[in-house]
Amino acid sequence: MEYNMRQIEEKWQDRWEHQPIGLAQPAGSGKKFYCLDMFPYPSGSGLHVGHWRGYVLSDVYARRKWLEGYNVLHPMGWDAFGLPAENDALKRGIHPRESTQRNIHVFKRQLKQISALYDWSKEINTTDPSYYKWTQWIFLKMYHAGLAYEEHTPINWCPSCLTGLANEEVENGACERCGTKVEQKRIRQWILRISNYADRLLSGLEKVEWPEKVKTMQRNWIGKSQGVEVTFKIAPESAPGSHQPTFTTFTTRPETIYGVTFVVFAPDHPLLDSVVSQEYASTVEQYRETADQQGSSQEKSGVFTGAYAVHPLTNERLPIYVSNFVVSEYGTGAVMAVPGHDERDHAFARTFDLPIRHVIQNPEGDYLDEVYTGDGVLINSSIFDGLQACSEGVRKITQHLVDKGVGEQKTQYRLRDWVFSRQRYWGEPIPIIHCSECGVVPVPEDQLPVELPAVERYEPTGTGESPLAAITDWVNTECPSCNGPAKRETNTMPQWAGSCWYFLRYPNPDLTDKPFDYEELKYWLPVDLYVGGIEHAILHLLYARFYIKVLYDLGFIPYDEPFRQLYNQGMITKYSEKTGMVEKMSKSKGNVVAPDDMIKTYGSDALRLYILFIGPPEMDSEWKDSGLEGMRRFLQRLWNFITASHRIIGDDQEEELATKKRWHRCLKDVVDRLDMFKPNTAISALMEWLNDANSNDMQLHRDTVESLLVVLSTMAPHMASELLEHICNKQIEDCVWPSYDPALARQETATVAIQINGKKRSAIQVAPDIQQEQVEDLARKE
Ligand code: ANZ
Ligand code: ZN
Repeated sequence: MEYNMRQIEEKWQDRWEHQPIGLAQPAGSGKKFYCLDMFPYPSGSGLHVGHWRGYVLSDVYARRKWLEGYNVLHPMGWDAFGLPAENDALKRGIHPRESTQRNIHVFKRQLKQISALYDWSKEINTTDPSYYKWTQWIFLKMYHAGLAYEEHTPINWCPSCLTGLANEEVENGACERCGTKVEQKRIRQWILRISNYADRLLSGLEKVEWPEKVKTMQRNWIGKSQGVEVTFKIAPESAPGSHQPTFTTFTTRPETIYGVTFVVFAPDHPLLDSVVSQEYASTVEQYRETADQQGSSQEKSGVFTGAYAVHPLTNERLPIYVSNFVVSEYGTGAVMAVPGHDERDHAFARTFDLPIRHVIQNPEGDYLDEVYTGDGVLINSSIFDGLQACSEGVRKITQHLVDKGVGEQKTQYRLRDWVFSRQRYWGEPIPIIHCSECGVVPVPEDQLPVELPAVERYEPTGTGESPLAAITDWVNTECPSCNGPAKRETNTMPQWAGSCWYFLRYPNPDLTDKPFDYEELKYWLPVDLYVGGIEHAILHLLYARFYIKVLYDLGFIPYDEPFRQLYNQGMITKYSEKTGMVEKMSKSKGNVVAPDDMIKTYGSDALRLYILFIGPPEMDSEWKDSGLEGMRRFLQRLWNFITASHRIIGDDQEEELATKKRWHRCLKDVVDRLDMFKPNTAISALMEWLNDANSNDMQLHRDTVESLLVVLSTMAPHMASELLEHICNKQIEDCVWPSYDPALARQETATVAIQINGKKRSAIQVAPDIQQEQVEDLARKE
């Protein structure tokens, strides 16, 4: 029998296309396994082998659970709204609706070559009106719950993409998409109150099995800080009139209170106008204007206001500065500056020649004007001198501030509310109507979906208005409340909206009277395994968790944490001719390997195996064609071995004990390693087994071959199915995952290294369950 790779793979792909296997059974059919891939945005460049990594990985686990008798849901769909799709369409001059359609077609063909166990009957597309109807419905539920609000606010604006961006979409002051420096622009926005959920987004992380790294990234993003709000008075000379205004600062270091030598306001601090002295008014005004354009920055820019505050404990006069290093939306928008112990305050004090006062003793010794950020005993701190700053110092000074009525313990979050509107065409229209009589009127549910109008021109306007604003017969509508003339909201939702809840829709993608079904979700949720790239560690995962918590609170779903286990696959990297470096595989780097070519030469099975074998799945791994060739040769050797005419013994014959043991040990290794998410070493176990089996020319019972092929089917499903059919006369859907006999699987011997005075002297072979004394006895005899 010859291994005709191409013919075999075509045969099985065709069979599975017409008689799909692994389809999800109705909810309630036994134990379930919900295996989810982060659904792709169907870009114009198609899949490359890097994309295969997550899809093959999740498929190994979906197939294994399926063979173990689980009711598996392993769906696929398209995250097709958003900026990338629209920018791409603009570049090519093809309407995004059309290019999306085309790209999906290509993606689907390519995905089918993986032969993953996808249930295509569950396919969803976020740009389908029957889907985004429900994305809009969820928005309305949030609106009615007071979680969506409208605001004129300065937001991050990308002057190249011509749209507002969420904080999460800005990286080092630049647009995450195109790298252009982000500006601040004051426009009308829809905003979601994600900050209400800050604490639960934190505590929920305790319930899930996620990589620690991702949890840490989310925790840092939410940024919970415990500290004290300290109240300061404006000095009498800066506050004419009888009443003396106060303001508060948020500090996480109350123990440094005696080191405060000045105060800094954010440029739009509400007290600024009333306290700034005449002499400085125009400088402050000028500074504010430039600051507004620059947005927040780390630069040590700022100006004196001419005004003074009063230290709440010492009554010292403290000059008030204004600087955009103080973020207006964080804390109270004002900072008590401690240049002796804070880097930024220190740099600022140096620039403006402000006094630096140390209140924590550096145990290393003297440091004059240097900044010291560590712990030590308090000095220059009145009655608190001598206390350990970061423990007793914090406690006692906080208590003192509270007792004097100038301090209050506070918790702050870095997480801001989510700017949810985009001034672009290719997104879900926000289902709101503006009426001059009634104000903001939500679109009644029975009028959903608000369909995106089909238009010729959809270029961004750059005025802060969506291109939809120009489509008058769409914009002009009737007020659902008073029937008077009204206008539609023209902003669209950000690209994340559809992906926040798509996994709730998969179990029943065709529901027409509701987005998802509570009872069904009680069975299918939470997602058991979610596989995708680390680049989604913050944005998508945080937004989706927020949506799920809201829907849970509103009683629509039974769980408030959607993804039980998360796995982030590493990147596939490749040597780039262009730069001479090993880089992330991507079209822009010009180092892409297209799966179509590889499949033609080596086959889908070999590619799947190689993608699994290339390295620990969470690590970045470098692509080499030679590695793929190695996998093809392994499959060929395996084929030759199994199909050898004398290989299979009669059904009534017993395998040799050594042969039996060798297989059970291999099976145990495969299972253990898959359990530890190390499919690469599971493949090594199979390779080692094949070497031993070959060199001992082992003869196998048909049941052993079946076990082997069932295991292999999770990684190389085509070849495994072909051999199962021929040799075992079985179909994979009639097989079950094999179990090993622990007694047979036991290691015959273990290697023990003998060390004398820390140096390795020799090694001995012992039984794995041997006692310590026996080992020592043996070692002495060596
Ligand atoms: C005095 C102090 C002394 C501070 C010291 C730090 C070190 P996190 O951890 O991020 O919460 N801060 C407060 N509000 C701010 C704002 N709106 N913009 C910029 N900085 C602000 O940091 C809290 C600390 O950052 C606060 O504690 C405050 O400076 C500053 F040795 O107060 B600290
Ligand atoms: Zn009205």
